[in-house]
Amino acid sequence: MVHTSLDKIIALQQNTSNIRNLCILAHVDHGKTTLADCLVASNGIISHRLAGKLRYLDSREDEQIRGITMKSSAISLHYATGGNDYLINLIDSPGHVDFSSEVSTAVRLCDGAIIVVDAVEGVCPQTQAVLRQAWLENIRPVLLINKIDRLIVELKFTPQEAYTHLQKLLEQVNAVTGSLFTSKVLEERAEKDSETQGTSERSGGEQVYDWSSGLEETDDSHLYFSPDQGNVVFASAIDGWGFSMQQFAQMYSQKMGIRSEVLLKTLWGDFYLNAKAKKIMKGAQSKGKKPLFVQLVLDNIWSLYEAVVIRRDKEKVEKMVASLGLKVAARDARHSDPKVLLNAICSQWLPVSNAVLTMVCTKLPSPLDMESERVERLMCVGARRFESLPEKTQELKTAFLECKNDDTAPVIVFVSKMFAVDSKALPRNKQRPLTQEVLAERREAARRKHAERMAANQGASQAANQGAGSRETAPPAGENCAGGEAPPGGTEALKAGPVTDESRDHFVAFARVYSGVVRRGQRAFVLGPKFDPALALKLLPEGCSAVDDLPPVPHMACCTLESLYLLMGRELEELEEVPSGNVLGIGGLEEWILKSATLSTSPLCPPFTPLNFEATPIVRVAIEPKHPSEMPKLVRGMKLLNQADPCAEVLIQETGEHVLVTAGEVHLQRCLDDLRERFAKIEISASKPIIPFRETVIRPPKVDMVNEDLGRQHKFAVIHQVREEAAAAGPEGVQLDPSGQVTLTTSNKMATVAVRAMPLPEEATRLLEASGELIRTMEHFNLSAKEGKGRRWRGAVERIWAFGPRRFGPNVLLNSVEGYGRPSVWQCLEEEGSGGGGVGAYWDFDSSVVSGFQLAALAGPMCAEPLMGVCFCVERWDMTFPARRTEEDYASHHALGSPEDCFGPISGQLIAAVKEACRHAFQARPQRLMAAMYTCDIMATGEVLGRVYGVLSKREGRVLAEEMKEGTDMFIIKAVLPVAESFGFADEIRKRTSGLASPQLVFSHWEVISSDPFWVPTTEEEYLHFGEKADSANQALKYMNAVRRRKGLYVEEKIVEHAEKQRTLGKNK
Ligand SMILES: Nc1nc2c(ncn2[C@@H]2O[C@H](COP(=O)(O)OP(=O)(O)OP(=O)(O)O)[C@@H](O)[C@H]2O)c(=O)[nH]1
Ligand SMILES: [Mg+2]
Repeated sequence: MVHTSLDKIIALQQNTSNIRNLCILAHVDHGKTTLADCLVASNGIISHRLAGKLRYLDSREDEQIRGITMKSSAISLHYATGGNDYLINLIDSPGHVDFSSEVSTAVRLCDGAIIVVDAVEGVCPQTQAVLRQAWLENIRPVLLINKIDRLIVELKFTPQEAYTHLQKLLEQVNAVTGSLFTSKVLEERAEKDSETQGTSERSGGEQVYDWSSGLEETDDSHLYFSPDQGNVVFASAIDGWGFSMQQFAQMYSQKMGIRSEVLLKTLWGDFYLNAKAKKIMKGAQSKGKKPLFVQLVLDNIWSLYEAVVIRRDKEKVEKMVASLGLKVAARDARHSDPKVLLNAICSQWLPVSNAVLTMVCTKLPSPLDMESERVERLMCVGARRFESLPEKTQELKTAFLECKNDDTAPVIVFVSKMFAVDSKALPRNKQRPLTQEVLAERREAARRKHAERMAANQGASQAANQGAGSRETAPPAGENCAGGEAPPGGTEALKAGPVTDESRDHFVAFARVYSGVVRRGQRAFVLGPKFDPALALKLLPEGCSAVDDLPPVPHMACCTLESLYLLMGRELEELEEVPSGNVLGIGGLEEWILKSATLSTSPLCPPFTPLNFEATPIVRVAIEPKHPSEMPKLVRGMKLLNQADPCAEVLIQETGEHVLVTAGEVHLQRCLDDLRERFAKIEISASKPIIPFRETVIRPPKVDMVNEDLGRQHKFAVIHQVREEAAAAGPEGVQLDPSGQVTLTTSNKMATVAVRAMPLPEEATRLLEASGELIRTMEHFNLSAKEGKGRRWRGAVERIWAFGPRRFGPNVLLNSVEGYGRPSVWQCLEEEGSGGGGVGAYWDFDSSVVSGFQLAALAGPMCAEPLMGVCFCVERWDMTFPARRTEEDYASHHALGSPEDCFGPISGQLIAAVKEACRHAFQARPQRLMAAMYTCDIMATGEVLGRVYGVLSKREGRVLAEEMKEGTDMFIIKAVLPVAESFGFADEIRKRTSGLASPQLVFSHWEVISSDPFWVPTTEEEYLHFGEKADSANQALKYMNAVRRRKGLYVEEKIVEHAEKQRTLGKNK
């Protein structure tokens, strides 16, 4: 196979209709990178022999060592089919759930995706996730069922069994697509319904709910995978073969004289060949005949495997090779590993690259076919509607749809991630543009060298004992893994090149041009996600460009596109310009872009919708350098890491710790390696993972710890005891009434607040947590809050004072102060400045109350973790104003020498009072910790199921469901597991089950830990059951103390108790 030259690729980039941007998506280990290898080998970039072994796109060392992909990487390939030349921009993505953010960055830049499914494992959790992601981004998928060889060699299926298995697998994949489609149609219909309801009042008689509408009208047949549609390929990437129905239909139409269209329709399905009548008939199953697919396709493949791998029947193999008209090199035929011969035969007979690339070129859309729905979705950030964008911005939609590559079209580029490259890998440090003469000279030199080497080798073989000396001078053979082909003209590394900033890491933006032509050195606007084109329209002169000197506009900057690169896996090639529809790398943007951004020459371009990240970063570790003096290096390194990873977060905590937040254990390990070896280049030490908790209150429990019903009196007694303790612990001036209301007065006695804490209804908490954009959730909240019965919730929604912590968290401050008619949080949405005027002098101090609440919600009394699902109800708020004070008085009270001087400004005191009141009100309720929970999907075989359960229960996991996977002996277990117990979980499961089960952990929700961390046994049964101290089984207490210890808070623990009574174990009893 010839190596495609850079010039050819540049020429192909111009022909937009023949470009295909696609990514390979799948569950972990289903064979994406192996498939990519086969495709890369078809372009001569690596040798066919190494395809599948090299994993060319896994260019990082740790990717090679662990055998999993961690970063998505792109490569441009050339493919000719049907008389057309195509440019395939291929992106390989990771399958491990920790790196799902890398999948998001890849999917955004593509128009299509190859979904790879392991024929044995079938649809796995991540398969569903990537199908959903492809769906959400509106990109078209095609399917590749990989590892068919495992059905033959491992599972030893007959062709008929394999056919049934594949049919089922296809059904499973289509079921996922079907459910996505159904939910979308129903959603759209609900939207339409609410619109029509809003505009026209229907009479009651017409409001019959029509379940069928929507689903039946919409044609969804094109969405599904079906071999006869040509969007499914069956393959074994490792053995180098793959086919679509088309290929076999063509093959047999010549042989059997049946039209290939007929064969295409009948090869997959319940059809059989009536040999006598020479006809294809329906009803293979009912008549007990062999389906066509088995007879014509699978039987052939099975017999080939049998001859080559299982029986090693040389004669039969030779016959088969001859009948297929193939040529097999003698060394392949002689090789001791039969897989080598198999690969040599299969990759000629049914090369997987041909099947896949033909499918991609015919079935996936070009950048010109972008759907208008997708454009609108890309252009609308958040809940914004396309119609609400300025008119001129809406006009840009045509630029997306036309995808013109001339200078009249505005340039629109989306950067989905920044990735770091060694400065050594940059083309400019690797090579200089070489003139023809230099090239000729080098060619001559290379030829001479080659001749010398040949001579030396010959000499070596003639006189073996002299060989060692000559090898020293000759460069080691086989160093070039590209299968012997020379790199494209003039890319030989120039070692003497000036490498000035070698130590620096360069960032390259992973991007795609959606419109116009990007040129090197061009100026463009960088638009952040919060940029508003309407503002630019207002602030900027018409027709301005990024070259002009412009007034500042929020979230907008101008940058120069310093260098453009063609992404070729681990290599980069410098480009002068890139026309629309292509994936590219842009250098020199690290100053302007942190993780992702939109670039445009038009200031009216809206920022692209942010990427959908499936994984939530949850695992935190504090990091410090081994040598404290290296702190600045660490800080810089962490900044770089933050930029280079789409999902990792870096922050400095209030305690001064540098904290790294990652999606999971594997991701954490990769980030630490990156920091050590690449970004900080220093020794670092990481703390144990910091597990986040939340604090909450609950309704008083109905049963005690031994599950006995708590009598009414008893209950009160317990609650009173807690309250008394709380009151005793509190500072002076805190009054607690039996119903849990806390009253507190500021030090100067000018203000008194009474606060009560209540658990929020669960739905409300979940809702608040799920949506930062509260406006959208208002309606639902209204409903769910109303459901929580009781006097105190009446009209609660209207009385909401604030959310917290940080003004958007899942806790609520409620205004129940009589006579203080403060506008609710919703009102400020309606009209600006409508409140304030009518509520008198209290309004001046309103923000102090809110601040006090924010502080209280940020760090709870249990272990200074944020609160969750707590509603604080302010029931009394009295202020005494010695004289009618105005705002100016208040601001200048120092000058006046007012009586509150010795205690500081009243607003500050009020903040402290409210905060304290909230804390005490919280403590007056049964307090609980909330733990972060993972959902855990485990696939395991029957025999190790018991061990999996063992590990799960040891780690406080809870099994939700267990299903048997059809057609296999695998079980799928769904469980939830506290994050706190999850470290080392995957490893332990793997070890205990000898690698037969592998879990996948994704953060799902917060859950109240039912045990009370402050509980002490009170009844006799409890003493009997838990012992006097009851500290052994109290998981909540353990968690709480661990957090307190980490934060340097006081931990009430006796290390040695009854020291004199200690006994040695031997004398026990
Ligand atoms: N039997 C068999 N094994 C295969 C096939 N394709 C890939 N493999 C093996 O499956 C394993 C995983 O392959 P990869 O290509 O690294 O899988 P991946 O999907 O890229 O994995 P991640 O990138 O980590 O998600 C490797 O050991 C491959 O050798 C196949 O067709 N048949
Ligand atoms: Mg991979």
